[in-house]
Amino acid sequence: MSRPKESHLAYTDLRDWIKTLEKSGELKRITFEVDPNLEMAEIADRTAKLGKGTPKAGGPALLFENVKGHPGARVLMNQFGSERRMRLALETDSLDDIANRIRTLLKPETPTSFMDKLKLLPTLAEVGSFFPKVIAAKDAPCKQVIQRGEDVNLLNLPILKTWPQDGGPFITLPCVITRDPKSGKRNVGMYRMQVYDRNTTGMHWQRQKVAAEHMRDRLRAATPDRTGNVDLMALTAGGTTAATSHDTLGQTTITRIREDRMEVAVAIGTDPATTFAAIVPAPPDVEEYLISGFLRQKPLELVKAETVDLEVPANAEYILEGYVQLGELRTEGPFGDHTGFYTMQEDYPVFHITCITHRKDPIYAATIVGKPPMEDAWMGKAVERIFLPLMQLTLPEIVDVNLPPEGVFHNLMIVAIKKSYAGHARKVMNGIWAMGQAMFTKCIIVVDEDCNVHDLAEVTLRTTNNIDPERDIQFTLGPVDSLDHASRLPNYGSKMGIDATRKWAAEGFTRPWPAMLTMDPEVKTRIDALWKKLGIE
Ligand SMILES: Cc1cc2nc3c(=O)[nH]c(=O)nc-3n(C[C@H](O)[C@H](O)[C@H](O)COP(=O)(O)O)c2cc1C
Ligand SMILES: [Mn+2]
Repeated sequence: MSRPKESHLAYTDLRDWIKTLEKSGELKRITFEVDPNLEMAEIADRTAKLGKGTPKAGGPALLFENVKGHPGARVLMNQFGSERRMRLALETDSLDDIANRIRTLLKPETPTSFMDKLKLLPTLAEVGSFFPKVIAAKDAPCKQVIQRGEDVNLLNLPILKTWPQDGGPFITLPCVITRDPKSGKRNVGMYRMQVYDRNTTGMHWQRQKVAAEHMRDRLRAATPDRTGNVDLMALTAGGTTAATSHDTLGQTTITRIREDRMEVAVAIGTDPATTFAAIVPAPPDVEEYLISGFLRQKPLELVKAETVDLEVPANAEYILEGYVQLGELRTEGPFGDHTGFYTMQEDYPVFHITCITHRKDPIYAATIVGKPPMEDAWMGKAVERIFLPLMQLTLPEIVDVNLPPEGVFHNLMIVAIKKSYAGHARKVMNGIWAMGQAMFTKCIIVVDEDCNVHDLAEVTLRTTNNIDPERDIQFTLGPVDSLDHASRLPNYGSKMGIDATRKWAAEGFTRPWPAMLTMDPEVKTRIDALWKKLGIE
């Protein structure tokens, strides 16, 4: 299934990846004419749900070659849409292998002898080889065609509308690149973009995401006298009305801030590791370009953008360059989202495109989100596996974690722990709510280490048997995902932790706790020998 590891044949670009998909029998070319307006979405949705619940779940990747209204265009969908394809994308036989590579990096054995130190050298050299390298513009395929000014026209791209009540077409698989104004580091995040017209889109970075923080940092820099209490969204929302509530800033400052521009570039259709790196909830200081290099085990090639001070993946199919003006927000949505519901209209920043560069005969990459399981279920599962060692670094008592796709990643996390002291399950809940994007987790269920968190039947049995609800459910308040439509306020609400572990006397539980049922092993062996002969099965 995966490529031979020793050869490190990282995918150069989307085309290279498509070739491998085809060779592995994982690609279906669609030559019938299909409309990017809803039809492609319906086909991708049905494909994603093929074999639902079986080990073969998730149909093939789809290459649409006959796109209504866009002669010559090609659109790739469902590239990550199964467990086996996710492994192929990251060139591994098992996602746990990637987790193990991270473990080795995090915990190199303390070298005691000279020989041990020597043994560490390859690991260090390996890390060095992950850093991206910048190549010359003339060698960068993403610059084969360069369009500026009047030539910039997003409407020429086969951008999909995915659900009937969507506010318009959306770019659904964009790698959005911004620079931290303080450290100079580049961030790559996947934030959907609603197409407003030929050169403007929405920029749906939620307020807790890294690019939103880059934007706030620019605002902070512009208002050094106001160190705290800077909410850009509030400053810009509602135009002058909101500005008057920040009247201590002075109108001149407000105008200046509003006219400040933040440069942004967007790559569409990259090699799979880079697209995947854009969704990884990495610590803000770790560049996704490095994560991509780590996953590919080969440096990612970057090139200077044409009109902004950012480096972009040189082998991307499309690069959009432009800026977000700090003072500008615009209604975004509705959008049929991965919660299975529409996210309603809300104000978000606006991306103005000044330049589009692309390859000759570019291939557009897209996904559809909706009721799970969808393609993003498999991306989320990969994140779950790969992040387990990082969670264990802070919470070593965690044995395993399951984010069921129907829990849409921020609604439900099931955690098995090695319980060692009174209140341990609650400590773990609080630790998770304090950990990066896991802060959004609406419900956490904590079970003992002997429970298989991936067996939802077992989890249900344990949880409902093991709790006295009033005693074992813990509520807390904090930031919630912007997509949560039930929270008391947008972006702020309550979360719930369920302590489904066995209760201890040290926790005030003085009744005897019964053992769970298991058969005597000797009896099992005897019946094993007899079973076939009985002819029951
Ligand atoms: C298909 C897809 C679409 C996404 N759309 C958005 C989005 O519109 N806004 C957002 O804030 N996060 C979105 N995300 C989640 C972010 O990509 C994810 O939180 C990522 O870690 C953000 O990167 P950052 O930590 O560098 O900000 C999406 C993820 C996927 C897989
Ligand atoms: Mn990031």
